[in-house]
Amino acid sequence: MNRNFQKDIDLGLSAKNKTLPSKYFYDEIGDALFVEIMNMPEYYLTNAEFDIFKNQNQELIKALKLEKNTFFELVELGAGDGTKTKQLLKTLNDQNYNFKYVPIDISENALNQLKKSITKELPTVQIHPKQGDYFNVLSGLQTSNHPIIVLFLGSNIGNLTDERANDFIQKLDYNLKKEDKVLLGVDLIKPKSVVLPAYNDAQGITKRFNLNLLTRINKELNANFDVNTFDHQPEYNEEEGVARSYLVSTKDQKVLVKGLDKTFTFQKGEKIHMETSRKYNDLILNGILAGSSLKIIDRLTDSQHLFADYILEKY
Ligand code: AVJ
Repeated sequence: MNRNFQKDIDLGLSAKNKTLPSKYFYDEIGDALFVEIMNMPEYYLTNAEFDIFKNQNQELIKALKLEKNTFFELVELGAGDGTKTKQLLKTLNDQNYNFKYVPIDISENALNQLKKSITKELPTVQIHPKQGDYFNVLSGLQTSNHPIIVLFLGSNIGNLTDERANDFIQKLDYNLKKEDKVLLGVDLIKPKSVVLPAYNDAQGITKRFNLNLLTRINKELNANFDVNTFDHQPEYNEEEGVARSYLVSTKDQKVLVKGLDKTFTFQKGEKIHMETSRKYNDLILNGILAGSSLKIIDRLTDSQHLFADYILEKY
């Protein structure tokens, strides 16, 4: 993990167009900031998907073709704090479905908190957390012959470029068997006036979320980033349906990263690409599914049609 971190940070800061992987946002401070983001008025994604899980969980169960007498495994990639999933778990549990819940997250900290809260709120739900990177845990999926439902919510897939998302889908597809399902939550393409504020909130929480990765590099790789010399700059390209966040150096400066034994030079106005957040429609999603045997069989949206949970089935 630490080795990968070191290598990825080096690669990103050494690139002609500097970039840092957004998956490293989620240390303990990053997890807490992300919880704050989900509670911000501008960040409509979480409320919209929560609306689906709260008000349409019976429709979700039906769309997933779940059966009460067949044991299944609910595997959640990037489970986070599990607020949405708990709505579904509660209904499944109340209605005597026979299943186990396997939340997977890159953050050990988030998983520990989730396990605690599930054990407390839903003591009869079987929970088996696993720590890891999505790409790496996929190969461990198919160890049994019962049905698997993969939950990949919150538009987490949107952090991947379309090419990487397609790779991910191929790998997921390869590790599933016929009739397994994927519940894929994605943010829908919509006007800039709605999307941009979600990444540029009035309180500056998203800015702190981005800057926290520089602080993490300071701590873990013994660097000397001065976070006060970087501005937060989110952009949204409406035709493409892609939001991108950048940190912009406000002056010419050098940053020493002792853990890499390197100095990086920043020009005034130079950007570090921090995150890509893709938005979707059927056409784009079908492009990402192309070449796999995962097909869209259903789609639920919130009352305002901001967000969609797609149900994919392996053929
Ligand atoms: C958790 C990846 C869906 O891209 O919208 C929120 C992360 N970044 N605000 C997103 C995030 C800035 C979020 N995802």
